[in-house]
Amino acid sequence: MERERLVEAFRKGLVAPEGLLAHGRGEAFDYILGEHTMEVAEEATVVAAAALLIAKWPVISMNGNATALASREAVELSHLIPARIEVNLFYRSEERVRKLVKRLQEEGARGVLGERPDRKIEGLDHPRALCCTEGIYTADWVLLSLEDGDRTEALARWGKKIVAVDLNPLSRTARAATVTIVDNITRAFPNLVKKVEGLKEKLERGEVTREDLEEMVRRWDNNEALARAVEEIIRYLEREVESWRGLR
Ligand code: PTJ
Repeated sequence: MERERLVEAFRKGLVAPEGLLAHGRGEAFDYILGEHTMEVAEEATVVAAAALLIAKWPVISMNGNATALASREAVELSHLIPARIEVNLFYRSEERVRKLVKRLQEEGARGVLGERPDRKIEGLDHPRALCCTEGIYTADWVLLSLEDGDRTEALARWGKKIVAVDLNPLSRTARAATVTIVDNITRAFPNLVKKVEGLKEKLERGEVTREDLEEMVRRWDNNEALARAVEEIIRYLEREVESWRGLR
């Protein structure tokens, strides 16, 4: 179903041809981690929810693949947190930006940014550098999904704090982010919606404070989390091998 959604979105001009290749890479990682949300990804999602809730200027960056696979949840998140959405493309074309903004608006998004970029991400070449004053330029926290490593590294060097959704725990995006959710965006975004809702309710009932959330984010060790993700993958593969040998 995911593949069909991407191909259809590609045919409609929402997804870049490179996006289909990127999806294949993601699928390969999803297979070797067992196509489920790993324990460490679950924990990262709670910390990501906390980070987005305490952020002063949270921005959800959406590209072709992310919009094809999780536009509804992105819009839900933008209302819940609340956060701005910016369509920000690696393989930028004005027509694709327009189509993606329209798709997000159809899902109920308001004030989607991206059609009139007026700033540049430091340390990147035009047009990969383009961004909006009201969006990524001012953001303290940016939620990125399936992002190119050069751009994530440039954003991190620029001082942005980053929540990244990436199935590859070895990618430069995974390593440059502040909180990496090693999970499929089709599981990570609905999960993030639930975690944001849960933490918001706890904040309202006084069961947690903003300081608790800040502490949770401060304590998060992303390198350790990536190491745990790789270990979980190894354990999953070892269990598979054992089962073939009839050891399980
Ligand atoms: O729409 P654009 O122009 O912004 O282009 C989007 C792509 C994805 C083509 C662009 O950002 C790109 O080239 O990204 P990369 O460098 O291929 O990185 C994508 C990362 O996302 C890889 O590490 C993949 O393993 C991972 N990935 C692919 N599918 C999923 C995924 N992670 C989570 N969920 C997925 N479904």
